[in-house]
Amino acid sequence: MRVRLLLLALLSAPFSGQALAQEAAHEAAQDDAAPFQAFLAEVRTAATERGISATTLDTVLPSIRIHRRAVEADRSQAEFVDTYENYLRRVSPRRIERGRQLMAEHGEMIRRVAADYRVQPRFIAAIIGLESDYGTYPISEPLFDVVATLAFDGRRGAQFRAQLLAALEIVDKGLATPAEMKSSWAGALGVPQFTPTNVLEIAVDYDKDGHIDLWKVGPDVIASVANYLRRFGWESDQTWGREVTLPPGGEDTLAAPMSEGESPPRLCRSYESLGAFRGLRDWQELGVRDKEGGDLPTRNLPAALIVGDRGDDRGYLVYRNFCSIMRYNPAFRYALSVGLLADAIG
Ligand SMILES: [Ca+2]
Repeated sequence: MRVRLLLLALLSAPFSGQALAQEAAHEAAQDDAAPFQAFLAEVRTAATERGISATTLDTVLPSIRIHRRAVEADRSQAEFVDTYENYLRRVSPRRIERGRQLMAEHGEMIRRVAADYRVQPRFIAAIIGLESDYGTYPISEPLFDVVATLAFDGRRGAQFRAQLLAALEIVDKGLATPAEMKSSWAGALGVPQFTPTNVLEIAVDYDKDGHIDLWKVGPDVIASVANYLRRFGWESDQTWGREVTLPPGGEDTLAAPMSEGESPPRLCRSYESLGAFRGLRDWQELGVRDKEGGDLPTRNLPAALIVGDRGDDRGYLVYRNFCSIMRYNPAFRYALSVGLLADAIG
Protein backbone atom coordinates (compact mmCIF):
# COMPACT_ATOMS: atom_id res chain seq x y z
CA MET A 1 0.00 0.00 0.00
CA ARG A 2 2.67 2.44 1.01
CA VAL A 3 4.81 1.58 -1.99
CA ARG A 4 1.93 2.12 -4.38
CA LEU A 5 1.03 5.49 -2.88
CA LEU A 6 4.63 6.61 -3.03
CA LEU A 7 4.79 5.52 -6.66
CA LEU A 8 1.63 7.47 -7.41
CA ALA A 9 3.16 10.44 -5.68
CA LEU A 10 6.29 10.10 -7.75
CA LEU A 11 4.25 10.03 -10.94
CA SER A 12 2.23 13.12 -10.11
CA ALA A 13 4.23 16.04 -11.35
CA PRO A 14 3.22 18.74 -8.80
CA PHE A 15 4.49 16.75 -5.81
CA SER A 16 7.52 18.41 -4.29
CA GLY A 17 10.11 16.48 -2.30
CA GLN A 18 8.64 17.84 0.88
CA ALA A 19 5.14 16.68 -0.06
CA LEU A 20 6.58 13.26 -0.77
CA ALA A 21 8.22 13.15 2.62
CA GLN A 22 4.97 14.22 4.27
CA GLU A 23 3.12 11.55 2.36
CA ALA A 24 5.60 8.92 3.50
CA ALA A 25 5.38 10.11 7.12
CA HIS A 26 1.59 10.07 6.95
CA GLU A 27 1.65 6.57 5.54
CA ALA A 28 4.06 5.39 8.23
CA ALA A 29 1.73 6.79 10.91
CA GLN A 30 -1.22 5.03 9.28
CA ASP A 31 0.68 1.76 9.21
CA ASP A 32 1.24 1.95 12.90
CA ALA A 33 -2.28 3.00 13.84
CA ALA A 34 -3.66 -0.38 14.89
CA PRO A 35 -0.55 -1.64 16.74
CA PHE A 36 -0.14 1.77 18.37
CA GLN A 37 -3.72 1.76 19.63
CA ALA A 38 -3.19 -1.78 20.94
CA PHE A 39 -0.06 -0.54 22.70
CA LEU A 40 -2.00 2.33 24.30
CA ALA A 41 -4.69 -0.11 25.45
CA GLU A 42 -2.00 -2.20 27.12
CA VAL A 43 -0.58 0.96 28.76
CA ARG A 44 -4.06 1.75 30.03
CA THR A 45 -4.26 -1.63 31.76
CA ALA A 46 -0.83 -1.19 33.35
CA ALA A 47 -1.69 2.36 34.45
CA THR A 48 -4.96 1.24 35.99
CA GLU A 49 -3.13 -1.46 37.93
CA ARG A 50 -0.80 1.26 39.17
CA GLY A 51 -3.80 3.13 40.57
CA ILE A 52 -4.01 5.91 37.96
CA SER A 53 -7.59 7.14 37.66
CA ALA A 54 -9.85 6.52 34.68
CA THR A 55 -10.43 10.28 34.45
CA THR A 56 -6.73 10.92 33.89
CA LEU A 57 -6.45 8.08 31.38
CA ASP A 58 -9.56 9.27 29.50
CA THR A 59 -8.11 12.77 29.31
CA VAL A 60 -4.57 11.88 28.25
CA LEU A 61 -4.51 8.62 26.31
CA PRO A 62 -6.92 9.45 23.44
CA SER A 63 -4.92 12.56 22.57
CA ILE A 64 -1.57 10.76 22.23
CA ARG A 65 -0.21 10.71 18.68
CA ILE A 66 2.80 9.02 17.17
CA HIS A 67 5.61 11.54 17.01
CA ARG A 68 7.89 10.34 14.20
CA ARG A 69 10.45 13.06 14.71
CA ALA A 70 11.08 11.87 18.25
CA VAL A 71 12.20 8.53 16.86
CA GLU A 72 14.40 10.21 14.26
CA ALA A 73 15.89 12.48 16.90
CA ASP A 74 16.47 9.49 19.18
CA ARG A 75 18.19 7.50 16.44
CA SER A 76 20.38 10.33 15.30
CA GLN A 77 21.45 11.20 18.84
CA ALA A 78 25.10 11.22 18.09
CA GLU A 79 27.43 9.14 20.18
CA PHE A 80 29.83 11.63 18.72
CA VAL A 81 32.79 12.26 21.00
CA ASP A 82 33.92 15.84 20.89
CA THR A 83 37.29 17.09 22.10
CA TYR A 84 37.32 18.54 25.60
CA GLU A 85 38.33 21.86 24.16
CA ASN A 86 35.30 22.03 21.85
CA TYR A 87 32.84 20.68 24.35
CA LEU A 88 33.97 23.02 27.10
CA ARG A 89 33.34 26.01 24.83
CA ARG A 90 29.81 25.87 26.19
CA VAL A 91 31.27 27.38 29.33
CA SER A 92 31.30 30.61 27.32
CA PRO A 93 31.71 34.16 28.60
CA ARG A 94 28.06 34.72 27.69
CA ARG A 95 26.88 31.73 29.72
CA ILE A 96 29.03 32.78 32.67
CA GLU A 97 27.59 36.27 32.50
CA ARG A 98 24.03 34.95 32.35
CA GLY A 99 24.78 32.74 35.35
CA ARG A 100 25.80 35.80 37.30
CA GLN A 101 22.58 37.49 36.19
CA LEU A 102 20.64 34.47 37.45
CA MET A 103 22.39 34.79 40.81
CA ALA A 104 21.54 38.50 40.89
CA GLU A 105 17.88 37.80 40.09
CA HIS A 106 17.27 34.64 42.10
CA GLY A 107 20.21 34.75 44.51
CA GLU A 108 18.14 34.97 47.67
CA MET A 109 16.06 31.90 46.75
CA ILE A 110 19.09 29.98 45.50
CA ARG A 111 20.99 30.66 48.72
CA ARG A 112 18.00 29.66 50.85
CA VAL A 113 17.53 26.40 48.96
CA ALA A 114 21.29 25.80 48.93
CA ALA A 115 21.36 26.05 52.73
CA ASP A 116 18.36 23.69 53.07
CA TYR A 117 19.86 21.06 50.77
CA ARG A 118 23.53 21.65 51.63
CA VAL A 119 24.65 22.27 48.05
CA GLN A 120 26.72 25.33 47.13
CA PRO A 121 24.60 27.86 45.15
CA ARG A 122 26.98 28.03 42.18
CA PHE A 123 26.35 24.39 41.27
CA ILE A 124 22.59 24.89 41.14
CA ALA A 125 23.08 27.88 38.82
CA ALA A 126 25.52 25.96 36.61
CA ILE A 127 23.23 22.97 36.10
CA ILE A 128 20.30 25.22 35.20
CA GLY A 129 22.65 27.06 32.84
CA LEU A 130 23.78 23.93 31.03
CA GLU A 131 20.49 22.01 30.93
CA SER A 132 18.38 24.73 29.39
CA ASP A 133 20.53 27.85 29.12
CA TYR A 134 18.88 29.17 32.30
CA GLY A 135 15.40 28.22 31.16
CA THR A 136 15.63 30.00 27.81
CA TYR A 137 15.83 26.97 25.50
CA PRO A 138 12.48 26.30 23.89
CA ILE A 139 11.34 23.07 25.51
CA SER A 140 8.14 22.55 23.63
CA GLU A 141 7.63 18.96 22.50
CA PRO A 142 4.51 17.16 23.72
CA LEU A 143 5.91 14.81 26.37
CA PHE A 144 3.17 12.21 26.12
CA ASP A 145 3.57 11.89 22.34
CA VAL A 146 7.35 11.69 22.68
CA VAL A 147 7.56 9.04 25.41
CA ALA A 148 4.66 6.96 24.05
CA THR A 149 6.28 6.89 20.61
CA LEU A 150 9.68 5.96 22.01
CA ALA A 151 8.08 3.30 24.23
CA PHE A 152 6.28 1.92 21.19
CA ASP A 153 9.27 2.18 18.89
CA GLY A 154 11.24 -0.39 20.82
CA ARG A 155 14.91 0.61 20.85
CA ARG A 156 14.64 1.52 24.52
CA GLY A 157 10.98 0.59 24.79
CA ALA A 158 10.88 -0.65 28.38
CA GLN A 159 12.67 2.45 29.63
CA PHE A 160 10.22 4.83 27.94
CA ARG A 161 7.21 2.74 28.93
CA ALA A 162 8.22 3.33 32.56
CA GLN A 163 8.51 7.04 31.77
CA LEU A 164 5.06 7.08 30.19
CA LEU A 165 3.51 5.51 33.30
CA ALA A 166 5.36 7.97 35.52
CA ALA A 167 4.13 10.87 33.36
CA LEU A 168 0.55 9.67 33.74
CA GLU A 169 1.06 9.51 37.49
CA ILE A 170 2.37 13.10 37.54
CA VAL A 171 -0.84 14.30 35.91
CA ASP A 172 -3.00 12.02 38.05
CA LYS A 173 -1.48 13.48 41.22
CA GLY A 174 -2.19 16.99 39.93
CA LEU A 175 1.52 17.88 40.03
CA ALA A 176 1.28 19.22 36.45
CA THR A 177 -1.44 19.52 33.82
CA PRO A 178 -1.26 17.55 30.55
CA ALA A 179 -0.79 20.85 28.69
CA GLU A 180 2.21 21.72 30.84
CA MET A 181 3.96 18.44 30.09
CA LYS A 182 6.39 19.83 27.53
CA SER A 183 9.72 18.16 27.00
CA SER A 184 12.78 17.79 24.83
CA TRP A 185 12.92 15.27 21.98
CA ALA A 186 14.23 12.78 24.51
CA GLY A 187 11.34 13.27 26.93
CA ALA A 188 13.18 15.41 29.48
CA LEU A 189 10.91 17.88 31.24
CA GLY A 190 11.29 21.58 31.77
CA VAL A 191 14.16 23.78 32.85
CA PRO A 192 16.08 21.08 34.79
CA GLN A 193 15.39 18.43 32.10
CA PHE A 194 14.06 15.81 34.52
CA THR A 195 12.66 12.54 33.30
CA PRO A 196 9.11 11.82 34.53
CA THR A 197 10.48 9.31 37.07
CA ASN A 198 12.90 12.01 38.31
CA VAL A 199 9.89 14.27 38.79
CA LEU A 200 8.12 11.68 40.95
CA GLU A 201 11.20 10.71 42.94
CA ILE A 202 13.32 13.83 43.19
CA ALA A 203 11.49 17.02 42.15
CA VAL A 204 10.41 19.30 44.99
CA ASP A 205 7.29 21.42 45.43
CA TYR A 206 9.35 23.98 47.34
CA ASP A 207 6.70 26.70 47.46
CA LYS A 208 4.14 24.10 48.58
CA ASP A 209 1.38 25.07 46.16
CA GLY A 210 0.66 21.42 45.35
CA HIS A 211 2.16 21.77 41.90
CA ILE A 212 5.66 21.07 40.64
CA ASP A 213 6.55 23.92 38.35
CA LEU A 214 9.56 22.89 36.30
CA TRP A 215 8.77 25.19 33.38
CA LYS A 216 10.21 28.43 34.67
CA VAL A 217 13.16 29.26 36.88
CA GLY A 218 11.73 29.55 40.38
CA PRO A 219 11.63 27.83 43.78
CA ASP A 220 10.59 24.40 42.46
CA VAL A 221 13.27 24.27 39.75
CA ILE A 222 15.99 25.49 42.10
CA ALA A 223 15.06 23.08 44.89
CA SER A 224 14.62 20.15 42.51
CA VAL A 225 18.15 20.58 41.12
CA ALA A 226 19.58 20.92 44.64
CA ASN A 227 17.69 17.83 45.78
CA TYR A 228 19.06 15.89 42.82
CA LEU A 229 22.64 16.51 43.94
CA ARG A 230 21.71 15.90 47.58
CA ARG A 231 20.06 12.60 46.68
CA PHE A 232 23.25 11.47 44.99
CA GLY A 233 25.55 12.12 47.87
CA TRP A 234 26.75 15.71 47.43
CA GLU A 235 29.25 16.84 50.09
CA SER A 236 28.93 20.58 50.67
CA ASP A 237 32.36 20.91 52.30
CA GLN A 238 34.00 19.90 49.01
CA THR A 239 34.00 21.15 45.48
CA TRP A 240 33.84 19.15 42.20
CA GLY A 241 37.55 19.07 41.41
CA ARG A 242 39.94 21.41 39.63
CA GLU A 243 41.79 22.02 36.42
CA VAL A 244 45.43 20.99 36.74
CA THR A 245 48.69 21.05 34.81
CA LEU A 246 50.26 17.69 33.99
CA PRO A 247 54.01 17.03 34.03
CA PRO A 248 55.56 16.29 30.58
CA GLY A 249 54.21 12.97 29.27
CA GLY A 250 51.71 12.85 32.15
CA GLU A 251 48.78 12.10 29.88
CA ASP A 252 50.33 8.67 29.28
CA THR A 253 52.10 7.91 32.54
CA LEU A 254 49.47 9.14 35.00
CA ALA A 255 46.24 7.73 33.57
CA ALA A 256 46.26 4.56 35.63
CA PRO A 257 43.40 2.11 35.65
CA MET A 258 42.04 1.07 39.01
CA SER A 259 44.27 -1.66 40.45
CA GLU A 260 43.05 -4.75 42.21
CA GLY A 261 41.96 -4.02 45.75
CA GLU A 262 41.83 -0.26 45.21
CA SER A 263 38.57 1.26 46.26
CA PRO A 264 37.20 4.49 44.82
CA PRO A 265 34.68 6.53 46.88
CA ARG A 266 31.41 4.57 47.00
CA LEU A 267 29.63 7.18 44.90
CA CYS A 268 32.17 6.72 42.08
CA ARG A 269 32.16 2.95 41.84
CA SER A 270 29.93 2.95 38.76
CA TYR A 271 32.43 5.10 36.87
CA GLU A 272 35.36 2.74 36.45
CA SER A 273 36.76 4.71 33.53
CA LEU A 274 37.71 7.46 35.97
CA GLY A 275 40.65 5.23 36.87
CA ALA A 276 42.50 5.21 40.16
CA PHE A 277 41.62 7.57 43.00
CA ARG A 278 44.69 8.85 44.84
CA GLY A 279 45.14 11.44 47.55
CA LEU A 280 46.06 14.96 46.42
CA ARG A 281 49.40 14.47 48.18
CA ASP A 282 50.19 11.55 45.84
CA TRP A 283 49.19 13.58 42.79
CA GLN A 284 51.45 16.38 44.00
CA GLU A 285 54.34 13.90 44.29
CA LEU A 286 53.63 12.65 40.77
CA GLY A 287 54.20 16.16 39.46
CA VAL A 288 50.61 17.36 38.99
CA ARG A 289 50.20 21.05 39.77
CA ASP A 290 47.31 23.47 39.91
CA LYS A 291 46.19 25.43 36.85
CA GLU A 292 48.78 28.15 37.41
CA GLY A 293 51.59 25.68 38.08
CA GLY A 294 51.46 26.05 41.87
CA ASP A 295 51.14 23.34 44.52
CA LEU A 296 47.92 21.35 44.93
CA PRO A 297 45.81 22.05 48.03
CA THR A 298 47.13 20.39 51.18
CA ARG A 299 43.79 18.78 52.09
CA ASN A 300 44.43 15.19 51.04
CA LEU A 301 41.13 14.53 49.21
CA PRO A 302 40.86 11.41 47.06
CA ALA A 303 40.86 12.46 43.42
CA ALA A 304 40.83 10.83 39.99
CA LEU A 305 42.63 12.28 36.98
CA ILE A 306 40.93 13.09 33.69
CA VAL A 307 43.73 13.78 31.23
CA GLY A 308 41.75 15.80 28.69
CA ASP A 309 42.81 16.11 25.06
CA ARG A 310 45.98 14.53 23.74
CA GLY A 311 48.84 16.92 23.31
CA ASP A 312 47.38 19.25 25.90
CA ASP A 313 49.05 19.50 29.30
CA ARG A 314 45.74 20.47 30.91
CA GLY A 315 43.96 17.83 32.94
CA TYR A 316 41.38 17.71 35.71
CA LEU A 317 41.54 16.19 39.16
CA VAL A 318 38.00 15.30 40.18
CA TYR A 319 36.63 14.61 43.66
CA ARG A 320 33.69 12.51 44.76
CA ASN A 321 31.14 15.30 44.09
CA PHE A 322 32.04 14.94 40.42
CA CYS A 323 30.26 11.59 40.55
CA SER A 324 27.10 13.25 41.92
CA ILE A 325 27.08 15.50 38.85
CA MET A 326 27.59 12.43 36.65
CA ARG A 327 24.30 11.09 38.00
CA TYR A 328 22.65 14.02 36.26
CA ASN A 329 24.30 13.19 32.96
CA PRO A 330 26.92 10.45 32.84
CA ALA A 331 29.51 12.11 30.61
CA PHE A 332 32.87 13.38 31.90
CA ARG A 333 32.62 16.41 29.63
CA TYR A 334 29.20 17.33 30.95
CA ALA A 335 30.23 17.05 34.59
CA LEU A 336 33.41 19.03 33.91
CA SER A 337 31.44 21.79 32.22
CA VAL A 338 29.14 22.01 35.26
CA GLY A 339 32.15 22.30 37.58
CA LEU A 340 33.97 24.86 35.45
CA LEU A 341 30.84 26.95 34.90
CA ALA A 342 30.03 26.85 38.64
CA ASP A 343 33.52 28.12 39.47
CA ALA A 344 33.31 30.85 36.84
CA ILE A 345 29.91 32.02 38.15
CA GLY A 346 31.51 32.04 41.60
CA1 LIG B 1 5.19 24.43 43.53
